[in-house]
This record gives sequence, C-alpha cells and structure tokens, in this order.
Amino acid sequence: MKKFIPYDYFPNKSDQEMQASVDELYKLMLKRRTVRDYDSRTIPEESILKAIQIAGLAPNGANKQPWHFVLISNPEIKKEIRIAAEKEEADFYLHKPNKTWLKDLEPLGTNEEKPFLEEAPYLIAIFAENHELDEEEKKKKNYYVSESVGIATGMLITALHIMGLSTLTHTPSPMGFMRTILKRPQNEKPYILLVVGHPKEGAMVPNITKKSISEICTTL
Ligand code: IYR
Repeated sequence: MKKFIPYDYFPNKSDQEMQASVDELYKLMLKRRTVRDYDSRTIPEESILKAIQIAGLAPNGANKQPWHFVLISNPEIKKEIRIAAEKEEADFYLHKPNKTWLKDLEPLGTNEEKPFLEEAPYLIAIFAENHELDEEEKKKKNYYVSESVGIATGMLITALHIMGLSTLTHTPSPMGFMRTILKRPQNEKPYILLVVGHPKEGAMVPNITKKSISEICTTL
C-alpha cells in the first residue's frame, strides 16, 4: 500500500463564493438548538448510520479513531436508559443539589424528568476509547481522546442538523450505567448520550443568546 496519495479536494472557490457558502451555513446553523420535545416519527436507520459515518471522519489523535457509537431504537432499552438516567438526575436535582450549578441551569428549565429518552426515535450512546488492547491483550493508550470524540460528536450534531433533525446532548452524571445496559467493554467510557429525532410540533426552547464574534474571537 502506498504511504501517501494525492489530495483530491480543490474547490477553488472565489472569495464571493466562499462568503456565500459561509453565510448560508451560518443561517442554517443559527437554527440549531438543543431540543427537549421530540416527535416519535420514525427515521430510516440508514440515514442515521450515514451521519455516524460522517462523525467517524473526524480528525483524531494518531488516527486511532477512539470512539464507538451505539444506535438505540429498541423501546425496552430506551426505557432502561431513562430509568437509570432519571435516578442519577434525581440525585443531581433533588438529593445532592449543587446550588450554584442549579442556578446556572435555571434559564434552561431542565429537571430530573427525561421523557425524551423514550419519546425520541433514536438515542446514540457515544463512547470514548481511552485505550485499545494489542495482540497480547496489553493496554495501548489512545491519544487526545476527549478532543477527538468531542470533534466527532460536533460533526455528528452538525450532520444531523443539516439533515433536518434535532438533537440533545444529554450527560447524566455519572454515566456508568450506559456501559452496563449497553454491554460495552471496560476500555469504553460513556461520553455523551445524544437524543435524535424530529422536533415535536410546538416544541419550545429557552430564549438565550450567543456571545458575539468580538467576545469569542480575537484577531491579531
Ligand atoms: N445533566 C443534567 C444537568 C445539566 C447540566 C448541564 I452543564 C446542562 O447544560 C444541562 C443540564 C440534565 O441533563 O438535566
């Protein structure tokens, strides 16, 4: 196998075409919101699998591709996940509350109830592989794992949004139950539970603003 091959994507857009592309994409991305109300309408599995393939194209440490995605549509498994997540969330919101954190969450209107875990047609459990096992079953550490899986997750969210779907990045803490319920090996650490589906007609989202370009970026 050749060690290097020619790169083959040279769109050569003019400055105007480039601006038009980014303007169009910005307009579309402005519509991305974290949605908590889902329509139960089914979605073809192959479309979601293709979006996961896009996530798998993400840049990552030493091309180890340290991620695993579990695509869940089975209602019984979704129910099991909801029960386990709501148990952790009850601790977070009710039994062991962190006042500062809960105050920061107030504008989002979240609570310990997570009906979307059953209502949405798909959950994608994303796992980070902190190490792999070599031929002699010896642990081999992966590199920049959370950066890599974070980038892949961002690409997945973007792909699903462009497809017209909504998502919710759900991070019940701790998430150990995901490994147990989904029977994943020890080297996989639960990273995020992504809820995916069509938004429910009449869905509401928090009225929050984003920082301006001058707040998030310095030009030198
Ligand atoms: N995991 C909890 C709490 C939560 C935490 C953050 I940071 C958020 O941005 C939103 C929610 C929950 O899912 O409700």
